[in-house]
Amino acid sequence: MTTNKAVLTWLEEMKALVKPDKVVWIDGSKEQTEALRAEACANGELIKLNPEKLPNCYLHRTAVNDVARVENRTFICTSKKEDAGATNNWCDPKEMYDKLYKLYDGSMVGRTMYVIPYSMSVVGSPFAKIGIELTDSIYVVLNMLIMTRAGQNVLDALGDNPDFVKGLHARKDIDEENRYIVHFPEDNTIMSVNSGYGGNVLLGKKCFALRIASYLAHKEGWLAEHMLILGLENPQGEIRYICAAFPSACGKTNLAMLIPPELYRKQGYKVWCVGDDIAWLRVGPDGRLWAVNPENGFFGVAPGTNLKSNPNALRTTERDTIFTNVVLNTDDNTVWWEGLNKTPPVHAVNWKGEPWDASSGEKGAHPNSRFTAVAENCPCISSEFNNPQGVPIDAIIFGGRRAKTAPLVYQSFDWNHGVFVGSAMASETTAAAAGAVGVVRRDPMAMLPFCGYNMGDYFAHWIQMGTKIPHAPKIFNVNWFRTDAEGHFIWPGFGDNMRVLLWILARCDGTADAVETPIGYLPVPEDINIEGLESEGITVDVIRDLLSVDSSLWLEDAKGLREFYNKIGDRMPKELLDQLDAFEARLKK
Ligand code: GTP
Ligand code: SPV
Ligand code: MN
Repeated sequence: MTTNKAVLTWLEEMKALVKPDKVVWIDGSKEQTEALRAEACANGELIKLNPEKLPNCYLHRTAVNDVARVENRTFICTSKKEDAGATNNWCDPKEMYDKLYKLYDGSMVGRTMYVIPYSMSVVGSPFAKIGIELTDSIYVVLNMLIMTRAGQNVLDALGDNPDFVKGLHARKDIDEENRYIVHFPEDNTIMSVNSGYGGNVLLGKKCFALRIASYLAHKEGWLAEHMLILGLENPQGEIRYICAAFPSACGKTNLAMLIPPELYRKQGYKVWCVGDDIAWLRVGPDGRLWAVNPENGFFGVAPGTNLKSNPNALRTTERDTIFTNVVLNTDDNTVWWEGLNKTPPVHAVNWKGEPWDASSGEKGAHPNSRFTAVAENCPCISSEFNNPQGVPIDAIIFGGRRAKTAPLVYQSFDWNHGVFVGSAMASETTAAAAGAVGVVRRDPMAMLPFCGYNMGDYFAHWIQMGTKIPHAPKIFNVNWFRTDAEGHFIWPGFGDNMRVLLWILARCDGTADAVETPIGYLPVPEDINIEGLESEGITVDVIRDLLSVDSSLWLEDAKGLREFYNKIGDRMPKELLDQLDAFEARLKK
């Protein structure tokens, strides 16, 4: 498979530690993948679904105590605590290695260790980085084969280069008390133990492509962000690219695969998906910011996905997909989740593997149940998906779930103010991470759980990047989640978010007006096209309301932000502290 000394030496060390019965190299071949699927079906890890209705699709159930990322058990272990910063859990690397090595010792006795060489981004792209994940889970192997470019060609591309990210995952006993998701950025190393859930164990994703990559990006002068990438094509056939950072389960997959409302479709508008979760961004020779999606698949939220909200996602999952923690329809061996349609299966098994009756009132699918689907199966996948150079970005959008405060959309005054807007993000928590749901917390740039270094340094890096991008994207903020007095979402969202994207692009072109407010530039309400939304009760007055700025709410928010900045401490860049002062002054005027 390889003669790379660094790879082989590390592999021998890890083998000596976990003591597997067998080692299998993942080559990426159809034959091997098929054999692994068969083995996983035989041992119960996977259930094969209806081959007519869902060809090549499988269902997996995680342990009941293991259904989401575990932020309180996720660590950044740098030699100095300050380098991890106040927003990360930290432990001295030596102490953590000692603890973990004890947990891993003999953890694969009687098991097979799979060696997965994988590339984040197209093999050979200037953006690409290579990792090797060792795991004792076939589920992880099959997911990594969808989510990344994995196999022998990656080892060939690596050659003798010792520069790769080392990842070790052991399922062990799925013991919550001894679950650890640990990053050693200084050693290019990730260690995950006692979990079998996506974000904790698909080490190429959040662990590498965000936590380790953000650390590398800071050192090397680029950005690794929790962002979707989409291309919006106008009737003239011109495509403009947008990145958007929303916290987990706040609408990235949905926006990235948006189908325009009929009035725009008829005119010839289209949206193309480049990525739904992670973007790596670099300054190109033309002075613009260029983005690639380092992933090769979608690990998307199942509940709420339906023919109206996201038909493209639904069609993407109709083949070659692994479903995790959804409902099994035992009549026809298909899957179901809340929000798919109004007809739950009559004979069904819930995400825990128990017989389930929809009328019980209990949810059948876990709120964080997911599909792992092949990006190239998406009907709206961008023609640039595999372009090793990426796509040029015109606009960056930040956003979150805010029942009040944040308006539907606003534009920052300039780059530094845009960084301030990103740093000020807050959002209600979701089921994507263990813990309470619906609590507003600060989540700067949607990176709170994913920034692999000191948040103050991260902000400073964003400010720095602004000086290095001659033709920088414009920065915006959106909120699809404002609610009325009864708690219902006011804005219809989903495909209709296109209306907001068009205002954003018009601002980039300088063809739309704006109203200057203390928080930034807001649309003239009439400039958000509401044609066709009358039946949903959307009038210009509703838009005016969605765009209202309540200074007292914002002043309250600014207080919370100052506390957060204080917590980050002395590495907070002066530029953002100045932005906060100026913001408060504008609000008080
Ligand atoms: P991660 O994969 O966790 O990073 O999530 P994501 O940001 O890709 O979120 P996703 O698009 O999967 O959406 C999560 C939830 O938000 C789903 O339940 C959607 O139904 C809901 N959602 C997405 N877009 C909208 C919208 O425009 N309006 C409303 N009201 N809900 C939305
Ligand atoms: C998220 O939580 O933001 C996800 C899912 O995209 S996971 O891969 O579990 O992190
Ligand atoms: Mn995500």
